[in-house]
Amino acid sequence: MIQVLEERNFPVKEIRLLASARSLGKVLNFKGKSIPVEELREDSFKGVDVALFSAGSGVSKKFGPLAVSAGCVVIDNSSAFRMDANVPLVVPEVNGDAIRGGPGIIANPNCSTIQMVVALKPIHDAAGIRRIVVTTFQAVSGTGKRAIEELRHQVSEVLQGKPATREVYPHQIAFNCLPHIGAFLDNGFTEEEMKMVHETQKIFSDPGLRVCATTVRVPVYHGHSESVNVETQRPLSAEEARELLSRAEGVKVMDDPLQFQYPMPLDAEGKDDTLVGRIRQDPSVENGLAMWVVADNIRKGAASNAVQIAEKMIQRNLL
Ligand code: 3JN
Repeated sequence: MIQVLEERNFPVKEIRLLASARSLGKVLNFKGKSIPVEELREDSFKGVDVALFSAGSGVSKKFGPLAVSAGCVVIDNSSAFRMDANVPLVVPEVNGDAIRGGPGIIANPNCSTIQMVVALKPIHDAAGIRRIVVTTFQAVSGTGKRAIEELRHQVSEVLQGKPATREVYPHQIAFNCLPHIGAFLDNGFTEEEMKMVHETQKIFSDPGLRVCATTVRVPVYHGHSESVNVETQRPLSAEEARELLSRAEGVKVMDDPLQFQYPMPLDAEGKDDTLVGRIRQDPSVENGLAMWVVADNIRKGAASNAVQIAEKMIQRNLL
């Protein structure tokens, strides 16, 4: 988030870095200045205009409302308030209109939802999406720093012929794929899968939209990939979809398979665009399209989307 604020030249008069007491003593750099990390406390938000939260839903539930009482706009990266009917769930290119002014919480969707709705918005507007079937290929950075270390360490162990040490994931992640992200629920889906269902319905304001998700962890450091199949109300050719996507905000079409052009996680790393390729007709249903969608899960899937929400508020004089 700090890097994105700096890169996008977000107008910051003063930045405060809040964390748990464990990080006290750390000093981070912002625009060439050393900023000491302060301990997050109940009275930390006095005089703050915007607070970007990314410390998990427990911290958000406790401190989000306190920040709002102090007059803050809270942009929250966790799932704590996403499904709250009074909280807008926002991807600026998709439903920026849902942003309201004044102190309050705005939720940042789950990383896998964000990149999918960015790619589907132009198709939804043109042809009305009825049903989505999605399978994700999610990078270990989505789990966090310890998972990145676990993959690095396991790759080295396996290459040396040693057994892989497991700490973060229930199975070896190096040279493997785990169809398991978040806890399993009674319906057989995982939390991550159901987040994609409910958040997509909320962002598209369509509680009847049918979504079936399978979320898979893959041995990639950065960048989530998704195989997405949609069924639309009205017919839309692959060419039309490609044309609409090539003009869509936040989307970059990379779709020239004969030239080996299709998006891969390594292409998305460090970028804010959602990359879309392999756009083709799905012949198994009446009005079907299939595509491949890739984005940097830490940037567009989290930090950049949060900062873009704040930018949108400035553009609209809401901040
Ligand atoms: O695993 C990923 O790639 C994304 C993980 C997201 C995540 C992990 C733990 C807790 C979330 C999220 O953003 O939905 C949460 C949460 O906030 O509940």
